[in-house]
Amino acid sequence: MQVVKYVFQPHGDERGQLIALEEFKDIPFRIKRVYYMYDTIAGVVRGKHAHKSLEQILVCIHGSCKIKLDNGSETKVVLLEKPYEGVYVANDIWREMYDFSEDAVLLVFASELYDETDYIRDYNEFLAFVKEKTEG
Ligand code: T46
Repeated sequence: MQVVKYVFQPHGDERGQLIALEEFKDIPFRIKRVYYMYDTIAGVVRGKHAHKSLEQILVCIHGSCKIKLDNGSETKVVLLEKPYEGVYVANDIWREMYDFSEDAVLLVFASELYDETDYIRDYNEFLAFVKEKTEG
């Protein structure tokens, strides 16, 4: 599985840093929703689902956390710890977010509005979804 990481260009000057992200330019899809999580309790694992169609880019803009990506046959772990780094998460990837530092703020750019029916929350259902996609 290829992990697609983004390194965003900071506009730094003597005052500090600024990162600007535009749809189709820095983010490879139309941004329909932005959300973020913070004050995550130590030891918590978030996510544990895939999506039918949602694409996302995750950026840990403060602190750090790990993202486990699972395509049904392989898993990879990405450490997000820089405000200028992001990771692309396709719909058909089972994701888990964990090891949040106390100060972590995980920002997410999403290609679709919130839709509970887009979630695949059962792991066996996810495996069947991936199989169906690859085998047609
Ligand atoms: C994902 C990972 C990376 C909303 O009302 N609107 C929203 O846009 C979102 C994302 C959530 N919610 C509500 C639904 C739940 O009652 O917020 C609550 C927590 O959501 P959830 O348990 O889905 O959060 P995570 O951290 O497990 O997953 C989230 C996204 O839902 C998901 O799409 O890929 O972050």
